[in-house]
Amino acid sequence: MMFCSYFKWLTMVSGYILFCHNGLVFLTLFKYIHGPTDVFKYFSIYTVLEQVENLQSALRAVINKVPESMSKSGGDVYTRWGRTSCPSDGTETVYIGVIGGGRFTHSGSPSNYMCLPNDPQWDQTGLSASSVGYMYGAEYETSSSSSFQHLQDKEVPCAVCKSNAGTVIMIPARTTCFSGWRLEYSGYVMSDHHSHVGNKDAICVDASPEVLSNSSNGNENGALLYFIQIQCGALKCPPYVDGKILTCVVCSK
Ligand SMILES: [Ca+2]
Ligand SMILES: [Ca+2]
Repeated sequence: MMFCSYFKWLTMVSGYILFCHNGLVFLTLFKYIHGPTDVFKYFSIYTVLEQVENLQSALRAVINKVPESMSKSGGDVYTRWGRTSCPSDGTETVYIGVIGGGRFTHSGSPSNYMCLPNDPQWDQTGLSASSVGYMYGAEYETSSSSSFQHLQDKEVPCAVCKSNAGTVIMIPARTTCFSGWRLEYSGYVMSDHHSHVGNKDAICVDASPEVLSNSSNGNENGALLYFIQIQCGALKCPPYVDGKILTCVVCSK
């Protein structure tokens, strides 16, 4: 056999590809084992291709055996604010918890609401600090509303949900999703009061809000949740309407 050229690469396995004069290609694997002992192995390219096909078939067989639930590794995660469960259709519950955030009077507080799990865990190293921010529970502040006075000062649950859909979006000022999108839930945009220094991100609280099972009727006033009202001006009316409570939907696709 006469070789006219060769290519060498160096990886975990060193090797050579050797090219024949008669057009046949041979692959030589050079495997270094046990000190100075070199082991050479020769395959024709046809043998290599056959082995690749066999591997592809074996891989397809393995993939076909993967349970459907495991193959659905994609999807997106969102928080269903104000509820103790995720929508039953096409979602799974990651965890349920309570809404927390910075106090409404603290300008340096966390500016986002967080879904704090019901089974918290703590640092085991003895970590402590004295110059800190603070995390409070959240209360509905809905006494001035026409429909939700019964929620006033009650504490607020949340559920973190995994949707099978690849993308989840919250759209303000909508009660339905746009064409081609599936409704996860609808609700009302809520955030802090316009006069409070501890302003927050806006969140979409479910249209059928729940309260914590151990909720206090007391006015603890930590993180607060108010409805948001449309103000015409730079925001054009129509299509917007002055004084309307801002709605929202969470949609997936
Ligand atoms: Ca309370
Ligand atoms: Ca309160």
